[in-house]
Amino acid sequence: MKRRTFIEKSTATTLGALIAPRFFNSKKISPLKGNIQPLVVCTWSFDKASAAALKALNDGKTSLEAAVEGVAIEENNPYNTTVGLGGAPDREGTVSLDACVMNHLGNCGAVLAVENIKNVAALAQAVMEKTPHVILTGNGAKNFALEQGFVAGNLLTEESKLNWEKWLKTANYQPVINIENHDTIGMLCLDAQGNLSGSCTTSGLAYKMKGRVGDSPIIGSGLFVDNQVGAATATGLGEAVIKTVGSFLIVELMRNGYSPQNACEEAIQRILSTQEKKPDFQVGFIAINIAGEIGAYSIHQGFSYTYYQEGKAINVPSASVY
Ligand code: SD4
Repeated sequence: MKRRTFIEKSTATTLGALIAPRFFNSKKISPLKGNIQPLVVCTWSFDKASAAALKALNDGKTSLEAAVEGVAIEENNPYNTTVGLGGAPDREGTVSLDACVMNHLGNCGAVLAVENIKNVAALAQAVMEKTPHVILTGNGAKNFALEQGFVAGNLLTEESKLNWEKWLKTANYQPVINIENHDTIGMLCLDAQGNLSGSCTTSGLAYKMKGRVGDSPIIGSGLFVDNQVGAATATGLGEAVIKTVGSFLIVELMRNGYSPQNACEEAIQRILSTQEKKPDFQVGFIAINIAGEIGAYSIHQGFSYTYYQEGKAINVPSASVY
């Protein structure tokens, strides 16, 4: 073999091994055709949110509108301590919210560390649709929200305040697996036109440092959508998701022939590959592809996802490494 051919061949083999270590197959994903049944998939057991999204789809709204209306149910729910109103505050007692959206055209919007505005997924949609930018943060995002007619309010409920005051007694910051810190809602919607969109909204980790932002509003980490391939979203310790650009990784793996399930598993393995021992944090991913197949995987047991189709909400425990 000539030297050049040898180098080309061995480089191709090495790259192939690097890109597709475990589940690679070159099966092309066939998009759904004809009479497409709208589909909603979201993290955790948010059946009311997914029902609202499915209703929006059945009313003929776009997948983006459905994803934003769906998660608004949890943003408005004062008892969900990880999203919107009632979200756990940072260690200084301020609730600050993060969200992003992405649609079937690859357009996206995000807001980071926003105070006093509860419907931050809708605000991210407004950033996408009404500004020349993708991301607004802090006061800039809040001022833009007020200009757009969003109503400002106190997001710290009595219950969240009491819990924070209790936490202050020890002020011991430790992300807890599945409890306290993990109820972020990431939602993926497929509409009757076969178009995919997603949203992800959270108050982030309870008692985080002021100004801390996790993966949820970071396009590619907390959410990624590619209408030619599929979509993915994340929940759990955002720092671990950001370091591996988890949702983008999953979509790229699906582009390379992975099923949504195998892609989620590979993304979790990517996180674990940097850990010397069993991690004491949780990450969970969900994904769908344009054929309507769903995948989910987490580090620890306890994560679940909900899909809503044809009038039924089905909550499914995710498979996990531990
Ligand atoms: C974050 N990923 O801010 C979010 C937290 C989360 O359920 O998912 N909570 O890191």
